[in-house]
Amino acid sequence: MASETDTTRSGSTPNGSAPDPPEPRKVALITGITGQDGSYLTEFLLNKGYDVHGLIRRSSNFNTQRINHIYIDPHNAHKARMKLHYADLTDASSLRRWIDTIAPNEVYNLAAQSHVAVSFEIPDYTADVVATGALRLLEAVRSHIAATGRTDIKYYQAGSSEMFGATPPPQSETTPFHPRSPYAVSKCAAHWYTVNYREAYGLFACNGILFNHESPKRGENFVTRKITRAVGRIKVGLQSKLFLGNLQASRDWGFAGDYVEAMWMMLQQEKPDDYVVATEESHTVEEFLEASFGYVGLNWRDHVLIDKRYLRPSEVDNLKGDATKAKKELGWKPKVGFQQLVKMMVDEDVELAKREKVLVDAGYMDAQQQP
Ligand code: NDP
Ligand code: GDR
Repeated sequence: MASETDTTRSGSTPNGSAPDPPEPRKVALITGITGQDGSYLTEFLLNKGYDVHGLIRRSSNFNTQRINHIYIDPHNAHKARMKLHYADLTDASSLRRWIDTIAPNEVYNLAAQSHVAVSFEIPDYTADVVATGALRLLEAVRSHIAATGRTDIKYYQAGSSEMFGATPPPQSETTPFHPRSPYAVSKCAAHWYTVNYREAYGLFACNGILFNHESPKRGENFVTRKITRAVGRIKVGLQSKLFLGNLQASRDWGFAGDYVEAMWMMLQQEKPDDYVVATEESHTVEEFLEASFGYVGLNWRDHVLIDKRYLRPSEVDNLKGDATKAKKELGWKPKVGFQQLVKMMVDEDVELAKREKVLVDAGYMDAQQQP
């Protein structure tokens, strides 16, 4: 029941004057909303009271599995605060149209062909989406500002620790880039486009230089999820071997849910800037194997085989971030550590494998189907 001082319900303030109209909700536009980070960022922004618009690309199968749990049919206009629209980072006209139509306060450019090894196979396409795609989106924002005179629009670019590549750790905002893949070179271009639009046009544009971040929603062909999926399937007897590439590479692995908060924090600052986001702790792929197989009582050496197909033409050996600036200026820090991350992912993937086993035993799924 509303109390007498509940101004949001009574319609007037205690001194009798009309209440202030409610603040209009902030509007965010996210590219890559169907990806790992897109799903966590959408949850985060909806909880902050934002309206969220996501750009999705057409695919022959539905590609919205990671956000289905927060999707509300748009016919339910009062409740549906996440809306999806077709667009593609390779299609400038679609980006311009949605920026002009939605007129967002914050634009998060998360879309990418984000697999490093695949970028060696499809380099042109990777550059088109990752590098030129970012440029197209920046241009759409710039022309929207030029046409409307708006000053309240902010842009986030999903940069990557892969840009540091061969430069030894610890890597911070002042560390030189030495990219080692078509993906990483493209991310460097997107980084500098973003800096250039900030300097040339005064755009509020930030680069987040994020180190690897994982979760149970991680794509199944990235090494952490590939491992935890295998752990689950081996544990329930659906798989016995796991083929991997370089086990000596070291990565600074954090939890994706923590990292999307840093993205948002960057856009709440007085001035736009670039920030490294990392746990400042690095582990080899082999250490990830030890931790994840060991957690369920298995020995990874009994199951893992090396397949040279998973070695990259040029590798990034060692990434470990220095996130001093983000900690000091944004007040950000990671909440989930390495062991906790491993447990979270293994727990979810053991449960998933148990459900798969039920389908296999009932004859609805082939046991050989593997990620
Ligand atoms: P994912 O691969 O999980 O998601 C990528 C998203 O981009 C998906 O929604 C995908 O759509 C979309 N996408 C791909 N190509 C296009 C295109 N041509 N047009 C429109 N959308 C497209 O990546 P993450 O969520 O892990 O990463 C988010 C961003 O952060 C990426 O830019 C990535 O490069 C970068 N990054 C990620 C890090 C990490 O450790 N996760 C670390 C540093 C940077 P669909 O679902 O249809 O495939
Ligand atoms: P990365 O992530 O290349 O760091 O890019 P990935 O998980 O693909 O590789 C990490 C390391 O593991 C080694 N590795 C294998 N990798 C894969 N995918 N599959 C294997 O079988 C395998 N065996 C060993 C790799 O050689 C590498 O050294 C991720 C992506 O999310 C990027 O988009 C993001 O920008 C960076 O993280 C930061």
